[in-house]
Amino acid sequence: PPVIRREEYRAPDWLVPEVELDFALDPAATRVTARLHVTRNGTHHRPLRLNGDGLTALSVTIDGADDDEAWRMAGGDLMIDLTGATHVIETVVEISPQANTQLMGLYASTGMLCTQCEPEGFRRITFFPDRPDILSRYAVRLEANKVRFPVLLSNGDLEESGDLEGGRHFARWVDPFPKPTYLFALVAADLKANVDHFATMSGREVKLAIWVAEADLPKTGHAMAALKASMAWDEKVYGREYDLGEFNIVAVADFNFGAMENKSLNIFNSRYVLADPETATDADFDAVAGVVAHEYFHNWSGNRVTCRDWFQLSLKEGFTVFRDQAFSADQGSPAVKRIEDVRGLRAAQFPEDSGPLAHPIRPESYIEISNFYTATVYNKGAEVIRMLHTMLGPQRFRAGTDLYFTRHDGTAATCEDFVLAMEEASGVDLSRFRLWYSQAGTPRVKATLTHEAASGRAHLTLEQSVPATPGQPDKAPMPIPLRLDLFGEKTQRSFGGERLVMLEDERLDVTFEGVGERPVLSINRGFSAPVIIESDRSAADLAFLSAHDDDPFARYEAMQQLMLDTLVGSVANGKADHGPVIEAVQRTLTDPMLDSAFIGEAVLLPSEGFIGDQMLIVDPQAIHQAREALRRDLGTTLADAWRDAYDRSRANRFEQTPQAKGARRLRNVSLGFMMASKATDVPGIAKAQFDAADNMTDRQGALGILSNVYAPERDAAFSDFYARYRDNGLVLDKWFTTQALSVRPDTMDQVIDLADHPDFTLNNPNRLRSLVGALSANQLVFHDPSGRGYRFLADMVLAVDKLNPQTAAKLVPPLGRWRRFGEAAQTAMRAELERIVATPGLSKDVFEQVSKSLV
Ligand code: HT7
Ligand code: ZN
Repeated sequence: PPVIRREEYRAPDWLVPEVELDFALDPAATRVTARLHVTRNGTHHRPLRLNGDGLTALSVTIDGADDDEAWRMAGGDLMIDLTGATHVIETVVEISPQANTQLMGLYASTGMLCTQCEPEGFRRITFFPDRPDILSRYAVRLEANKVRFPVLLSNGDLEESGDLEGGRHFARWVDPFPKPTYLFALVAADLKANVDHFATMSGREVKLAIWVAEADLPKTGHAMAALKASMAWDEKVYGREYDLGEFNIVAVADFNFGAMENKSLNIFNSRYVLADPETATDADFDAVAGVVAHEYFHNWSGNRVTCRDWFQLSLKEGFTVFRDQAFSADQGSPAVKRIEDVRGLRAAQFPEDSGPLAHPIRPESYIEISNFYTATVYNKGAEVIRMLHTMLGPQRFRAGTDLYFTRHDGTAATCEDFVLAMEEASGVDLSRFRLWYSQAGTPRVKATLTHEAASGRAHLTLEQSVPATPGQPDKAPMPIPLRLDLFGEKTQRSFGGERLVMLEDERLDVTFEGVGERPVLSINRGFSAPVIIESDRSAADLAFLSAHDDDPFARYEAMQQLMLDTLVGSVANGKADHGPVIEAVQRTLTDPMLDSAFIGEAVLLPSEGFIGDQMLIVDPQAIHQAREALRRDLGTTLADAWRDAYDRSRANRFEQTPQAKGARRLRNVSLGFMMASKATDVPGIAKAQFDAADNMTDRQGALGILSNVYAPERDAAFSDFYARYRDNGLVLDKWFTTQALSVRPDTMDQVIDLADHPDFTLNNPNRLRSLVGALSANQLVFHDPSGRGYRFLADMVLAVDKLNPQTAAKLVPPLGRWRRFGEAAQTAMRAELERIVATPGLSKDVFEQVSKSLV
């Protein structure tokens, strides 16, 4: 398949300022008539290329006339020779939404019809130059059976609607804002709306509607509250006001991604809309609010200012993730939010950055752009924006975003445009900072601190290296903003307070004066840069920071590093001194000044995957054993403290306050350590929590802890959970996931059986990921020495590829990490990748992921 390269970007030959679309909707056969007003862009004689994917033209007219000589097909595209400067092209096609299993373009989901056009789904609906730098005004007429599809939605404002003959009706929507194809959307459905209103800062009234199945209406309150909070937040923090009379959100059960920011008609995976205490965990509630905010914020960072080409994806995604993270931090605990975000970055992006699929946040080439909706583009992209915010400070950063929005409003921009706006508004030279857009790989920073007691000086040496990544063997040093501080070992005092140090070159030496006692280094506070810090701080220093650092994130980091050092040592030597970790955990657990939410995060051991990421060759069994040994030691040595923490957080009626959420978090974490102690009464305590739970956080928490043990309570809880929730797809996903995440030795057998369960299906991406995605996140079981995990995953990739290539391709990366495992695992993983790539008829999505993973 052809490779698309960033450097080959060329402005479009033809523009389409206006388009009229007419949909005669029907699940089996929908007729799409498209009238494109095209204008020649510049002086050239090139034909008009209208992209098409699987379309057959039923008719093509040019300025109202049939001229079969003037057009031809090239691959799936329609090529038209035109003579003038402007023309009107009309095409008619017929498509089948119900046969669309890719969930791209127009498709059917649980009785409704909906669209997903980003990145290249529009070409599956009608012939059009399907690229983000062509912005058009859309007028859309929808027509459908009124009983089956009483609700007809598209972008913009409803101009007209009415009844037609034969039980049909129509609606005509006009969007005044020019937009690229990927932001087009329509929905035809039998849904009901939770309707509310928002008065914007200039006093305009916006009608807000969240459309769901009638029975789900009671689960939409949290999403609506989040939407209103997001609208107010974007006005306050970025000065951005909503620009249309209505804003619609529609929930669909079958969706390839989290949600989609179509102009004024966001379409959501239902898991990011529906939440009530009985069915959603606290993490689910937070995810709903975060995704609602993210999609809403796209109205400016993505829609009003869009991307020139798909290489610029991080322009809208990195920036918007940064915005949604800041919003969520403002709504709850900033420290806990930062811990969660960094944990997510390390779990998803760091492995990507150190593997065969590593790419810069602005990639240089792709075969299939859908493969680049990655943790790198999204989450590392957000870290890059965060570094700009840190370096420039809030005022200059805001001046930069104001300039960016004003200058590029209504256009398709580039990452370079964003950096230029930041540079111009702040007066800060960002020439070298641009390396963050072009270089892949996670930089490593070695920090060495020495102290001269006699002179009262401390010397800090910082040295960076950026690892080689595919296609980028040699790297230039990156500008790295490091927030750091020094604390006196005895006085616990900071010497001069926190400062921001810019590591611009390969090495930097910093001297601190007036350091009268041995200092302890606190570095990369708040995770000011997405780098790996290597420092030889002792267990005692890390324990000190975990207890005394005044930056809560740095406290968490110190504890994590202490745990990691202990666990890595234990894997290497077969044993380790657990004492320092136990003492540090005890101090945190019993510190009356700390809130439960923070304690719940700080005392958690690093995941088995993250421990593996610290090693050249990962030994999943040894990691599991080392981690379990430490968990057990913590569980038994601190048994009373865990029980105390568990009891302290017990009496909480369900509330969504930070305090109540923190208490639930600490309660589940404590229960996990109690179970690790192997005290015989704990399965009973967990089952009692499961039975008495008035919310999903408590119930799923207990189920997850029970899932790892052999006890009658475990089987009873799983049966009960299934019986309670078998009719609720989103909760049933949890039932699959919890079993696939178990570390019991029979988990692989269970997963294989679950794939044959009547409720398992390859057609619903949520259900697929609930089992297959969860298995590959379970390092111990996925890397079962039998190789069954690898075979199972490869079988799934091949089966799903026939239905939904985008979703199949997302399953591949865990197999691509073969280089990091022992010889037998390497051979087995490679064999599965070879088997996939040798399969005839593979999609380009899967081909790209697998072929790159084999190199
Ligand atoms: N901008 C949206 C991306 C998206 C997507 C990408 C590929 C395939 C399906 C998709 N659905 C939505 C989501 C976002 O970042 O807000
Ligand atoms: Zn986004």
